[in-house]
Amino acid sequence: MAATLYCFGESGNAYKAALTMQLCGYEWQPRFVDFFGGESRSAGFRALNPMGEVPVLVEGDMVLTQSGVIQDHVARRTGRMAGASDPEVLRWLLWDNHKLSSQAGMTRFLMNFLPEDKRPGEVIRFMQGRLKAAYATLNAHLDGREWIAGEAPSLADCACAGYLYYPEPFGFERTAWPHIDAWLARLGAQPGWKHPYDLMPGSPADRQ
Ligand SMILES: N[C@@H](CCC(=O)N[C@@H](CS)C(=O)NCC(=O)O)C(=O)O
Repeated sequence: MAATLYCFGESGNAYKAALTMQLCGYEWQPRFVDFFGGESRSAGFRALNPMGEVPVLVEGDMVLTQSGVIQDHVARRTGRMAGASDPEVLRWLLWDNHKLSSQAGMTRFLMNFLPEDKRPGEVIRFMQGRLKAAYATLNAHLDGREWIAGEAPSLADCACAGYLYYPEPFGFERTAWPHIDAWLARLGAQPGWKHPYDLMPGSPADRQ
C-alpha cells in the first residue's frame, strides 16, 4: 500500500519528506492540506497530528509526524540513504531543524504569505541576519565536499535543501553562496528529483 503524505507545495518541511521518498524510490502519494485555508488547525487534522503541523505520513495503521522522523523511516525501509543512526547525518538534521529551515520557513512566510501591511520589517531583518550566519555555515561545510554527510546524498541533504529551491524571496541568493549553489545543482540532478511545486499539490499561483 502506498504511503500518503499530508502536504502542500509551499511547505519546505513536507518537501524534505517528499524529496527523500522520491530519491529513495519509495511508493507514495500526496494528500493536499489546505494550510492557507486553516486546515492544519481543524479538529480533524489535530486528531491526526496534535502538534498541528505538516507533514504527516500515513502508512497502513502507522502515523508519523516530524519531517526527520518520516525521512528516517524511509531511509530504514529502503536502505537507500544514510539515516539518523549516522551521527553526522543526525547532527545536520538537528542543525537544519533549528538554524536553517525553521528560520527560512518563517522568514519566507512573513515576507510572502502575510498581507503586505502585516509584514514585520524589524523581525524580518533580524531573521535574515540569523539566516545569513546559517548560510555561511553550510557554504563553508560544502567547500570541498559533494554532500553534507558522507559520499552520497543523505537525509541531511534533503533536509537542508528543504527551503532553498523556492522562488519566493526571503533573503537567500543562491549565487552569493557558490558551494551551496553547486550542491543544490548536484542534488537537483539526482534521479527522481523534482521541484517542490512539481512534487506536491498547491502553490502561490493557485491562491491568486
Ligand atoms: N519540525 C517540524 C516543522 C513542521 C512545520 O513547522 N510545518 C509547518 C508547515 S511548513 C506547519 O505546519 N506549521 C503550523 C504551525 O506552526 O502552526 C518538521 O520538521 O516536520
